[in-house]
Amino acid sequence: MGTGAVDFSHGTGRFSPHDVPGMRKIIHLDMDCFYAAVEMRERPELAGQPVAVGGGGHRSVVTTCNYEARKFGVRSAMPGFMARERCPHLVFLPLRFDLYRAASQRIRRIFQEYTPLVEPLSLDEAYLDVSSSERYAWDIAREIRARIREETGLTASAGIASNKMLAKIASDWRKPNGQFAILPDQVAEFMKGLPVRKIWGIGPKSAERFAARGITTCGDLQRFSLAEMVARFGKWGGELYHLCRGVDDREVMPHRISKSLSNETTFSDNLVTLAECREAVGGLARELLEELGAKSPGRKIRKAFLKVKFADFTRTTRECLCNAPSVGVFETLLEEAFGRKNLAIRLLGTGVRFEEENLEAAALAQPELFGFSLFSVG
Ligand code: TTP
Ligand code: MG
Repeated sequence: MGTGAVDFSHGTGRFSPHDVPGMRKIIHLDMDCFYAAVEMRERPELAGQPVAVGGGGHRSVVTTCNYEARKFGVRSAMPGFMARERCPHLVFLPLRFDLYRAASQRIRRIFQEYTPLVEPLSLDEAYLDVSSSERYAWDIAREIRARIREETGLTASAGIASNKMLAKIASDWRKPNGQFAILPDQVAEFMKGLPVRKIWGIGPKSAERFAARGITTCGDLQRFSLAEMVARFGKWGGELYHLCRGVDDREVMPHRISKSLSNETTFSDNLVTLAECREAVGGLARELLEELGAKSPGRKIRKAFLKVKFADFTRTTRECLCNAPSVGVFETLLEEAFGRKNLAIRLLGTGVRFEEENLEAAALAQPELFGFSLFSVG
């Protein structure tokens, strides 16, 4: 098997697994200005106008905006007043998660028709491993984008490469409504000029620190040996050594859907009084609620529960039906559980169970799927 099937010009590359034995073909698909695009589809009269979506009210924040608004400098996570300053004609719309989830489910169903190896990263993006297909990944990506357009009225962009990191970088290259491939024999050249900021895990702060040392591109980073990288940056340095060369062996992981979210603490000294326990439960509950808000937005909650392990290692769980848990709900559960045994408590935990029929949507709204923090201003 030769390399004859490789046909490349300006990112319109095609490659098949037969060219390089064992090589993977990964597609990263990402919807264009997703929430804003859904809103525009629902209101065709807004075509051509700058549109942002976000939380309403005085302290509103832009969640995302369409490309017209981006021309004015409007960006995700920007306070609403600043967005309006930059773009006085901005149409600012409230969020409608149900619509985004529905669109998201449809695109995921399309992905599943091409491969079972689909790893959603958020409502609007996913990795697909199409290595086992005989077809060019390039053609599969084009077909998927056409079907998304047909079935949802929305546009998507795609990146095609031999690993996840490169595919994700590539999907940004021809946005909106485009696709870009990085072929195996172009990786070395591509990485040399790539800003370090584009590497997963390097945020604006790390990028600044690198820049202060004269490192702005992956090519600059490549000058350090593996030993030097580990000495400077620890374990992450070892990963970075490979990533900055475009090497990334992470597999596409089809998603496991969690049915609950919980936390717990084992105390170094057992808790004896109800007041001590209430304080601990308050802390755990606040942490849980924060995590829920940040990582599982839009998931429907069915139950709240409290876990207790007593000094004699016996356990008990108290739970109640509850769609909107609060610290008070967990305190009530604690009061019920506390009276069960006349023993000190060595572990407490708080948690919620999600609605089961919502599992499909859940897969799309899960913690680790969000590569960004919601509404993170500044
Ligand atoms: P992105 O894919 O990052 O952005 P986008 O789809 O709006 O635009 P692009 O064309 O550049 O891909 O995020 C997908 C959706 O996630 C987005 O429509 C809104 C939401 N989102 C947040 O909730 N918070 C954020 O900070 C960002 C960036 C996006
Ligand atoms: Mg997107």
